[in-house]
Amino acid sequence: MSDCLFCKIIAGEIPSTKVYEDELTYAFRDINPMMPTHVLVVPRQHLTGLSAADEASDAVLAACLRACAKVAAQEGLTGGFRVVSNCGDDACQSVKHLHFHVLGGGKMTDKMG
Ligand code: DGP
Repeated sequence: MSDCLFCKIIAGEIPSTKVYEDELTYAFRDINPMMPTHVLVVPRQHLTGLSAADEASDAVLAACLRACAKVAAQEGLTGGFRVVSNCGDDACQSVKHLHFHVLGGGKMTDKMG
């Protein structure tokens, strides 16, 4: 997607602070961190969000979640971490490329879910 911000970050056309990458995913620090550690894990393949995923996306989704856990370990989040994927307008998704927020590095005040 030529006009997608995260596709441009993955392609290196927009700079980012890389944290992790593999064949299917790319992870970088959020520009507006909500926690001491705030990393975005995105699939290299453009999917607008979780609602756009189907059976053909299973390998990509699994790779993203595995990447989240690897990022958490790499960042030393031994006390725990949270993974969030905002999907759609009600959830205030601002970038329409599937992404998982990996948050940690401190006690979170609100229990989600
Ligand atoms: P969401 O609201 O769930 O769609 O999260 C999008 C996140 O993307 C938000 O936390 C801020 C982050 N973000 C937006 N633009 C950039 C950027 O240019 N670089 C980086 N590193 N993060 C960005």
